[in-house]
Amino acid sequence: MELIRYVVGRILLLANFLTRPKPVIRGQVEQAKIDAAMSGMSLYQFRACPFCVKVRRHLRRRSLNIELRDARDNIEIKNELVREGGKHMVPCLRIETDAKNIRWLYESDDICAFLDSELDRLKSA
Ligand SMILES: N[C@@H](CCC(=O)N[C@@H](CS)C(=O)NCC(=O)O)C(=O)O
Repeated sequence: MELIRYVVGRILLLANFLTRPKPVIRGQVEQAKIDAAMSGMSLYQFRACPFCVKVRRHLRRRSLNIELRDARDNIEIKNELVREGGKHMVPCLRIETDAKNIRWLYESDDICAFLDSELDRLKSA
């Protein structure tokens, strides 16, 4: 079972690499504004999880520079996700607006929708 999962994971990563989306190109000022707004976010993920690949493709397509955290092989990150997020499920987006205001967002579709709404908000700000 572990072997099958490993092989399927490698195929997924290869397919993802071969069909990776083209990142949007923005002006420096606009990209810096987006980078700053997203600097408090990090994505807890597994490298070969299809839902994580979906979110990473979304990040790439929209040129969102969000830190990736390996919640599979890094035990500290895994424990942090369970302790603070509430469960060991990935992808999960940690959104820190300030030290007292941290939100953990699960579900790949919800993460993608949240990021798009943030981009819309920044565009109209
Ligand atoms: N509906 C969720 C599904 C996420 C999911 O099933 N993730 C799996 C990895 S592919 C997971 O976290 N499993 C828990 C574990 O492996 O401990 C989404 O779209 O994000």
